[in-house]
Amino acid sequence: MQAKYLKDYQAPDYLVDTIELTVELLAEKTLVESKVHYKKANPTATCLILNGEQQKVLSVLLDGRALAASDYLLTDEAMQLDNLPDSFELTIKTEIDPVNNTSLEGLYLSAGAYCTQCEAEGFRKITYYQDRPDVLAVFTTHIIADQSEFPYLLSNGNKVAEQQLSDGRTQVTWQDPFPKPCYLFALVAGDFDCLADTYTTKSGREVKLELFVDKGNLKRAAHAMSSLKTSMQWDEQRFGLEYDLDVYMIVAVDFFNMGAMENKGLNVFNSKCVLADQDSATDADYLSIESIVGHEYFHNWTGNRVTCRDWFQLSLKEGLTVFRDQEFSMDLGSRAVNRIHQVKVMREHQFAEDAGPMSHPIRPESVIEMNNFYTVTVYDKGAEVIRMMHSIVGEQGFQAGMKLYFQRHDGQAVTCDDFVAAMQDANNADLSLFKRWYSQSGTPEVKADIRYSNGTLSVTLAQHTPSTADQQEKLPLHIPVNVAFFDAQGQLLTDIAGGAEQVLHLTQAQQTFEFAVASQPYVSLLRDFSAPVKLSYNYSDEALSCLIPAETSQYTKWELMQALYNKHLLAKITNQNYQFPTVIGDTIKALMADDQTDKALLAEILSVPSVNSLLEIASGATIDAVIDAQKALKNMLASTLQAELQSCYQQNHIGKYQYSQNAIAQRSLANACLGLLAVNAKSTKNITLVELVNQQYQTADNMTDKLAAMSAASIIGGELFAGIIQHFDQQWRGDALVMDKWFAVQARQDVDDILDKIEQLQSHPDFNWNNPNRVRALIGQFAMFNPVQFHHSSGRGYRFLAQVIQKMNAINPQVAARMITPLIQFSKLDDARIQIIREELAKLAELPKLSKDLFEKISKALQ
Ligand code: BAL
Ligand code: ZN
Repeated sequence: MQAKYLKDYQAPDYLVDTIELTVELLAEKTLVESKVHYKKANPTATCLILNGEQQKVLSVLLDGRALAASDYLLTDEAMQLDNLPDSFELTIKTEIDPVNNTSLEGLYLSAGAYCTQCEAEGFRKITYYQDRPDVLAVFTTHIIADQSEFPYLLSNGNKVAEQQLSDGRTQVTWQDPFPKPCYLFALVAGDFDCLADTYTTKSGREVKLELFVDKGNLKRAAHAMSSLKTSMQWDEQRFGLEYDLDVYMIVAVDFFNMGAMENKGLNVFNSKCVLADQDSATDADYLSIESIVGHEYFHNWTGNRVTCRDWFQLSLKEGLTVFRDQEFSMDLGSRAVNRIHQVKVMREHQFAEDAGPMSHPIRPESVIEMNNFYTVTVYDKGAEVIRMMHSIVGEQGFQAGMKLYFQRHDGQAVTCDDFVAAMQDANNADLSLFKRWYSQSGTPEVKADIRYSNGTLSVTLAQHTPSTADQQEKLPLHIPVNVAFFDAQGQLLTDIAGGAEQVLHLTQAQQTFEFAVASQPYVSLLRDFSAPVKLSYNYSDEALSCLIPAETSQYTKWELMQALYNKHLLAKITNQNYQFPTVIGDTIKALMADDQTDKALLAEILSVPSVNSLLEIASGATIDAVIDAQKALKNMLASTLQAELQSCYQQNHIGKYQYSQNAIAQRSLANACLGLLAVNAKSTKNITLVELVNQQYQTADNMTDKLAAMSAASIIGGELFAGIIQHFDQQWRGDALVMDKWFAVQARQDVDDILDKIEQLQSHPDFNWNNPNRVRALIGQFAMFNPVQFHHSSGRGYRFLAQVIQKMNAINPQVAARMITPLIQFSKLDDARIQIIREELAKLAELPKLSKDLFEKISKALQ
């Protein structure tokens, strides 16, 4: 299986003006005709190669003349035509089988509705075409299907015709006036309930908004619709960007490989990312829906109007659009809590990707299977890179850069370099060194050394990026390090050159920044996580006790609390007899007692660092020591803070459900307290606390509190948990989206017979191997969020996951390849565990029909 390289990019030999697609939906024998007008773009080209897979070719016509099979070359992946004129029309008719398409790429059937997923390279499963993002064409789509079974026939753009055929079928025609790459093509056919609304753009155009959901689910569609309207308004206000078609449609489908897809004018969403109401969805679900609806909407400009030249440039649209959706959520909700969640993704997932076999820069240089590069690196580190640029040029400068980017490139397929050039030119800035972030992989480590002598404060910052699997040599990067200086009383210094809050631009391997100050200050470093790096600085407990209450950046309070946890967790990891100092509990008690403390922030502070994030920083430690230390910290907090937790719970566990930022914050705080109280209940067998958890489950009027109680009960276990699980099953069986929460809580439970339980759950009527949401809820949650059992020293967790991967390889390669992540990121584990994992990977590598997706990951892991 061959890799493709960024350095080998060549512009397409032929360009396309128009494509006219006719799709006759006939189950296993669906007919697709594509009529495409080609123009030769490369005078030296000798042939046209069209990508195409899993299709039966019925006919090929060149300018209306039928070609014989011997006139073109057909392989499993392509059609080649030679001796073509410079300009011609090619009509290809093929037969495809959406019913048995379990890969959920191309055209497939999802619970009775036809839908498509074409990014990155799914269009080649629909028709023969140049399936690459730099071929932009105007699409006209005719859909023919049975009227009663599929009353809604949808595609991109505007509906221009509809006609009843004599045989009970309907033909509908859609035209999208904006030239687009085929990965943005979409088609949906089904019977839905539709929530309709309108939005008037700032220039006064009325846009029809339509949200299609499974019949009976209309009551769960309102939040997504209001999120869409808020997104449209926000993009106008913050970025000056307006919607451009007359209609914007979202369709929620049950079978979907990812969260959602930004097809022009016709987004297709995983129903999990659309449906929500008080009874069935948590606050986290509501916020995630808002952010994903926003993300897909924001793509209309950053992705659709200006798209990627090639797939190596994926971060051009994804990093930028994640940055935009992050800012959207931060403008609407708590900036600090959103930032905490963003940083957790980096620390718990992206740093591990950098340290594993699939490490790659945000603009990868070689790819075997593009689906493997929809990663936390391209998306989330990509967004961090955009965020750094934003902090370097400022909000105004950034908006000027965006404006220039659209002026230059609207309607084009471009590169990350084009984006940086626009930022640079609009700001008269030099971003040439900064651009290394695009080509260099790995997590930079920044070591700080702070000294004070004779009125001079010296802050020395040294950077080093360890070698990664894909790149040995690393160069210094431009790293903006936000700092703030506080005096011993916790006041920001007023008399320091550059100001009490400033950015230190680290551009060399090591730099010292000197400041004249009258007495030794405390320095808060890497505030707001100003760069995606690992900071190493040994704060004293005194410094942290001063800085945590003093910090004016709410996010950074949390960051400093993490520093306090991590410092003592590392001590515990190296010495299991280590006793946690009282400063930890005292600091939290002070924050809990201070009514100025943001409740949502306090909830975050009460959750201790994850095993994954600790493994990243505890070099040489065994996972057993990490798990033990983390458990010990939780137990210490649960017992030391019991009284405070109980009273905080009582104050914040408000009875009646409301959906507001304050109510969400209160619920998150009460539920964080409940989680720790459950830890206490488990170890002390405190009946009152057990009853508290039960009480919350029984009386909760919303899913956030029900699920929090169910999770707390899973810690306590025994009859309490068994009873709740049974009750939930009775209440929600048949509502698979809600049952995912039920599968997940059980998969995360730290009990020795977990694998037997998971096996039993696979026979539950709501479990379905063909539905990625179910597989992720049960197996994915086990592998990602049950570290104790997944990493069991016998290796049974690894063997179990390997069996699942083998099964999923045959059903859905994309999902299989995503789920293998915890098995390939083994570099921080001990030799015995690595040995077992390698044996399992070696067996998978021998599978007779191993997908490209898995081949790429497994072969890199075994190198
Ligand atoms: N483009 C794939 C889905 C997303 O990132 O929006
Ligand atoms: Zn995206």
